[in-house]
Amino acid sequence: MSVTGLPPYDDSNVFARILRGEIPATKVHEDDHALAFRDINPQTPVHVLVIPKGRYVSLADFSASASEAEIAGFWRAVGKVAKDLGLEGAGYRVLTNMGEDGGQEVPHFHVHIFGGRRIGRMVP
Ligand code: D5M
Repeated sequence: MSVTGLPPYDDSNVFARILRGEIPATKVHEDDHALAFRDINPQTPVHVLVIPKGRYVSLADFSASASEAEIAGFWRAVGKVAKDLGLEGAGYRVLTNMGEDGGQEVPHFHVHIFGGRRIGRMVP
């Protein structure tokens, strides 16, 4: 088990395959540390996923194991993507699902950016 309680990183996960260019994605941003692309099943008018390029299973894994440069680069990319998509004025939501109880389906750390409409208070 990794630090997250999830299995170790699995290179066959769908986001690893997107990073390797094996399956298509609608990319909105890419830099040394992060890739952002449209969610295949959007829950809001704007629904983008941002992933680090490194092999991290979850937020717990990323925050414990990534370098300072990776962490800074990743979170800068999250803010830049939201800004570039025009979400800053009205606001938006950033969310990560962590592990089984958190509802995480894809075992490569990612954050969701939701925007484009008013989003209600979160009910777990
Ligand atoms: O959510 C995982 C998210 O990943 C979910 O919103 C669908 C999305 N997904 C799954 N496969 C793809 C592909 N191929 N492209 C784009 N988006 C995808 P979580 O529950 O946080 O793990």
